[in-house]
Amino acid sequence: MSDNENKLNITRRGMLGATATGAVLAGTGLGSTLMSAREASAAAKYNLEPGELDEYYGFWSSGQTGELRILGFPSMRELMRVPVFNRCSATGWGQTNESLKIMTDGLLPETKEFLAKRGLKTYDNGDLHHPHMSFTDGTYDGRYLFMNDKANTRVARVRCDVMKCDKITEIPNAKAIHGLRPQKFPRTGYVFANGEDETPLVNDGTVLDDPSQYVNIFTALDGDTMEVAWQVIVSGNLDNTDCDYQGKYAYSTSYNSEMGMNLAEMTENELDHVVVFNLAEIEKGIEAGDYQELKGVKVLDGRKGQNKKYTRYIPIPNSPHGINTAPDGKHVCINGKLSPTVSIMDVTKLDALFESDADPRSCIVGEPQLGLGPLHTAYDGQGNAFTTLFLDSQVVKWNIDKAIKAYNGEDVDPIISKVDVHYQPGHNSTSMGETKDADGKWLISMNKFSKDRFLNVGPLKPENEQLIDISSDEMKVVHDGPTFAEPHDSIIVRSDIVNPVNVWDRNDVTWEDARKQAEADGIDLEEGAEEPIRDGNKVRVYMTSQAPTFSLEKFTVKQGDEVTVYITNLDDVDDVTHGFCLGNYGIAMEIGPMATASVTFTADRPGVHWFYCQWFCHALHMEMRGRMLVEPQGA
Ligand code: RUQ
Ligand code: CUA
Repeated sequence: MSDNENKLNITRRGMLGATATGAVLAGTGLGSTLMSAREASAAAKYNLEPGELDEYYGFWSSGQTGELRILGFPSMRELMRVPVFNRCSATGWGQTNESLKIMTDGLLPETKEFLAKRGLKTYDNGDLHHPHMSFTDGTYDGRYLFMNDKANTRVARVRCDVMKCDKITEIPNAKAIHGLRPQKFPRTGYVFANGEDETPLVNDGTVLDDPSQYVNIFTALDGDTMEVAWQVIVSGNLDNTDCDYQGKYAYSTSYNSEMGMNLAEMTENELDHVVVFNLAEIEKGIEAGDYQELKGVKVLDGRKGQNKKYTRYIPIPNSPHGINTAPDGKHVCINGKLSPTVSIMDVTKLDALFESDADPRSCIVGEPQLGLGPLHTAYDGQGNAFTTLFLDSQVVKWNIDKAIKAYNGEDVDPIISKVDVHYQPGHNSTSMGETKDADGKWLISMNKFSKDRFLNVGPLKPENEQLIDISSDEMKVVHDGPTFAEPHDSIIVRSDIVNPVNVWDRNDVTWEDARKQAEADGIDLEEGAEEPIRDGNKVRVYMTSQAPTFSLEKFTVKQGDEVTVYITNLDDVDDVTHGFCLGNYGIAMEIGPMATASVTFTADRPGVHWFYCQWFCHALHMEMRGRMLVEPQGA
């Protein structure tokens, strides 16, 4: 760090006053004697005693790590990592047949072909920004989590009963799925997904520098089937998205209305826009046949100037980023990013835009100046909003009604308070804040930089997520939580809404293919087979596991065989997961209680190869192993 920066940081810390002192002292014995009663009660709520459970689940994205993370909230303890777009060394995600089916079934044919040429079955990377839960009647229903992959234009779903990904859909025609939200009412329903990068509609390499041929695509998936329901062509790129509590509209921010291809072009205009999508009109348009079919999807034209009832473009200053519907079911905050303002849109005024071609700005009812770099807004359910200020490294608490009054010329200041966060916040989330049940207890500020907040771990630093008590007007930072690359967004869900099982149901669809194959081979998955089943050079090994043994202590195959090992875990007991790791074959997987998992590989290394259970399951876990003999070719 340069001297100047050092001074800057010291001054910055010096100026933090009570908040920083409280946060720093909270961890010390001295602090507890100095803490005010209110601080002490907040601390008691998030500093759980050993064995105590959290009040909320936090579902966290992981950015370019490509997984979903589950945290206990507000303790901020990381409980689980759910592999989605990434490969996972522990669980075998991306390697087991069951996970590969999920990762490949929804890929476009052209992608499968493209990957096969690189010797891949699926992409190994992803960039997961936005995890959101399914809704019924405006609040979380605990069925599914949906999430985007910006890197490879996909949307995934995680089942909340087992906390495993069960569907991944690659979105045709679009590029770089970024903003994502499930329909809130009457239920999910649709999952709305924004394409961020615009490309020529027919992207075959013949068009580069003709912006007039570039389009962007808004997608609605069916959350039940994970198939694309329809798409709309729009002008400008799309950034974030949200929808109303009435089931009538979805809306997306766009930071490049210029359709520029480089930074200078992209930031030329003072005004960009929000695109509003009229769901009923879009459904009518599809019924009337007003679409073209592209890559098997019905695509409607909602570009600016089409004057169709599918979309409206609302001018917003300047490169707006986050868009967040308030729990009041009426107001939507559009965060200005390069403009210090947040624009408040009133969804009850959207009908008029579509019915009478009213001035598109007539739905904007407030535009408070909050500070520099507003990115995302969260809510307490009591009429207040919390906006992250990226450039100011602050969160600002402000009142929506007062902002509307100020816009109408009244002399009121909507800003209630500001708190310093460390440093450069992006998303923020409040407890239940994206539902009509926002409870106003906690705010998490997801900060992109941690700089000096933790022990130095080298040039690559963690992000810093700060827990903020919002139970009074003065916001209190009460906890710093480092995280690895790079959680963008989170949702905070009351724990009674989420009820995962402890043991798999033997009839689960996950291993449907394994069951069919076993039936064809005349084998019971729950019993296994004493000898491998040979079918030409394909060999199938059926094993069961029960702590501390595999049903087979050894099996023999021939060099060059394509071997599939199926393991069914018969331990009908909470938390007895086994693993299968085949040494020097690069094979490893998880088998949960009462689950079946399988993996296929070519036995091209002759010799004796030990396999072992890689999940510590029993006092004799080390002894839970066996041998695969690979007979050399010609033997
Ligand atoms: S975005 S930091 Cu990928 Cu959610 Cu706003
Ligand atoms: Cu089974 Cu360790």
